[in-house]
Amino acid sequence: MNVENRIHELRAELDQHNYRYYVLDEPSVPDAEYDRLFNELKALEAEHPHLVTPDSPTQRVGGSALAAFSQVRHEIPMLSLGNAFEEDDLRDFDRRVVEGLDLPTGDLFAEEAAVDYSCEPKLDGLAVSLLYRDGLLVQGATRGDGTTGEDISANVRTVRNIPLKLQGTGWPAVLEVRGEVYMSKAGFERLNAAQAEVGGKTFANPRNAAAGSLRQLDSKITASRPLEFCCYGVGQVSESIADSHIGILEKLKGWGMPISRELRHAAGVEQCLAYYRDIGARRNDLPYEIDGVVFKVNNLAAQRELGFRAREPRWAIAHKFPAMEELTEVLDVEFQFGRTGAVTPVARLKPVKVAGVTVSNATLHNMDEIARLGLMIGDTVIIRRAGDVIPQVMQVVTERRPESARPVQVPSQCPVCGSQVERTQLVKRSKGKETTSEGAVYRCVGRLACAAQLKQAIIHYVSRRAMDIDGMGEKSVEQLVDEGLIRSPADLYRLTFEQVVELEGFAEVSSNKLLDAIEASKRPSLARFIFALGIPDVGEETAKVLARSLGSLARVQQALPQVLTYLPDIGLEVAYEIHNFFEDDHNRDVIQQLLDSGLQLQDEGELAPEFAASTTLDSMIAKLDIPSVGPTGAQKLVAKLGTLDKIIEADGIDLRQALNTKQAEAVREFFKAPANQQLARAIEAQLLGFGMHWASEKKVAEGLPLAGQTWVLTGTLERMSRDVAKEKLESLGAKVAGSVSGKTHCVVAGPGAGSKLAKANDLGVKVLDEDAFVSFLDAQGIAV
Ligand code: I6G
Repeated sequence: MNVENRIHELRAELDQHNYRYYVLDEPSVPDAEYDRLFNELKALEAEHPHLVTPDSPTQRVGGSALAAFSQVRHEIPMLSLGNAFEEDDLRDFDRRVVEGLDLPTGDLFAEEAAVDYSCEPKLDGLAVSLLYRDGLLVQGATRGDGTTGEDISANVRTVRNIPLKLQGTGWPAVLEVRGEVYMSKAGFERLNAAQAEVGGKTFANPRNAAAGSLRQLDSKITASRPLEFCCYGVGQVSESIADSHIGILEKLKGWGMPISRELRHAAGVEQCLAYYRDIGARRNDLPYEIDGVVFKVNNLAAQRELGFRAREPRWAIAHKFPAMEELTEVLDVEFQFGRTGAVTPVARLKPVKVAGVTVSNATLHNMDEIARLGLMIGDTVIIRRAGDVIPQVMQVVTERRPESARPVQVPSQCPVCGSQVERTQLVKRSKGKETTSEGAVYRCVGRLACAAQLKQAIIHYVSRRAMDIDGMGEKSVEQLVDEGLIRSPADLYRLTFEQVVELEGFAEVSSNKLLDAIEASKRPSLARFIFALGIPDVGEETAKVLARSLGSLARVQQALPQVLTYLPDIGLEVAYEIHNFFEDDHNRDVIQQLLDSGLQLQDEGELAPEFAASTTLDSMIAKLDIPSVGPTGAQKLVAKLGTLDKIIEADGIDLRQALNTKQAEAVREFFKAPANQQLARAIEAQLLGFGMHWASEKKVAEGLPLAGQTWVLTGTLERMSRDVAKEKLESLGAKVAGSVSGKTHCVVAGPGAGSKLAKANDLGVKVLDEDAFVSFLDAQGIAV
């Protein structure tokens, strides 16, 4: 086949895949296959630039930036819709339609008078007009003032689900499509997270994000934003398409235009109201934001008969949902002190109704958020309530800032204990170096000497999922702390009958019951006890992992952060939190007191077999984060030098036999620092001391059951970390790779597996879920 034909074939195939993906929501090929076709087309077009056409699927990347948008006059004005806020507003609208169409009225005629309406969600985006001539997209424009908009042709071409060329046949030579460009909730979250990461502008809501993205003079920026389009009607057309609104939308859908999946008929106003309620109930679950639903008289002849009033059609109405956003004033910013002493600023607001609920507080998260918003006390702000989420301050309306506005200041002392409030320092460990920077969180440094923190710590300690001390409610904890009877969790075990019976709400029987409950709590499982300690970032699940894997409190207390990262789902940040908690003298003291007061952990024992199973020296070297030495470099280093001692002591010549010059230099530089030598030796000693052994010392790859095989791990594994799974596979002789190819023997796919799983299925590679993988390991004599 010649190049030109192949290019046509690829474009047709890609257009078809796009149509199935975006319009029909029935993807026909995995992403990887789409990418392959797309790349083939891109390569052919790069080799033959004269064959590039504006409707090619490759032409969505944006072009050179404009100096300004030019103006576009809408042949048929882009009108706005009237609004209904209450059910009765909609009934009034229906009555006007029925009367305007001269339909019989009254109960007797209810059936005949039931107008056929179309129902669609009203997306919270930007109205745009797309002009197609002979099936090709030639212009995109904003609504503007309804008569004149801006030419955003280059930008709309980058929106993935806007067809550059119409599908099929039968479309009018001139066809103007109208609809909404919007950003999905997920796309908005992703964009804001990415913007925040690079210190760029974040957006207050998906609508602002869509508007800001679409009105970019540089269409390359638009191309990088997750915009989508949904068509709701037509403007100018050179010939009639259908005789009903829904008929038009269905035709458009057939030509490749995305329309709402929620499009429905309603016979009469009561069915419209039922649609409104149904969409309202599902509003939070929809993947995009909507501000209402739109009802239109479906029959076009009836629409013509009804006509327009001022600039609104008499045949359509938007039935709005309560607003998610409102304006209000920040009366004050107060600070709440959490269990770990972290200070959270909370905005006290002039009460305002948002989506039917009165809001008088909004979280401000931390001081960085206040700085990002540029918020001052006295400001007018936009607050937003989405779903069940705590109301958020989205934006400051700076134009409304009063003269009396004052900056937000973190108290320098804790109002409860008078201790200093200090900004946390973030310690980042990378490439063998530690750097500190200021964190976003402020903390009262008083810890258990601070009554507020002590109360929170005890409330957590006695709670049902922690030590489960029945009968000790928040009120009694407060009283015990306020009266100085409890200064640490260990004091709970020293409480006497005389002290308890004095508490409010306690009598003889309840006091005895509480003391019995305290006594009964003295034999917790290791996991409960670890959770009860209230280590920052250690929830119930992490506590269970620590207990199950390490088997004893002593090992948990001693474990080095790098060793902790061998456990499922424990990353370096959490590992440092755990390690730092146990390094702290005060915490050690409280734990000792608890043990001295007779606490006995029930299930201490051996290291879990999964953890004791072979690991490799190279995985340990890789964890040291030596610059430019990743897993492959570490593997080569170990293959050449064999032991940690030899690696530490190796000179440049030895190292260059295993690695390239840059890596060799990095290893030498790293181990020049005695602290790094000590760290590596300490990790090795601890792993071996805990009962692990180096796989490479035990077995050599040849003769192992998976020798010569390449495996890939993808998705989340629940019963072991990926590191552990990798080590188990390596101990059986397999190589574990990061991507799937024709050479892959098997893919282990946990929940959330995406493109790698799709590719494996596509290539016919064997796939095991976690259960099957565990059974397989079991059959190989490897315990999990
Ligand atoms: O702004 C709009 C959103 C949705 C609309 C609209 C719509 O239909 C589902 N329909 C019309 C006719 C207009 N604005 C003017």
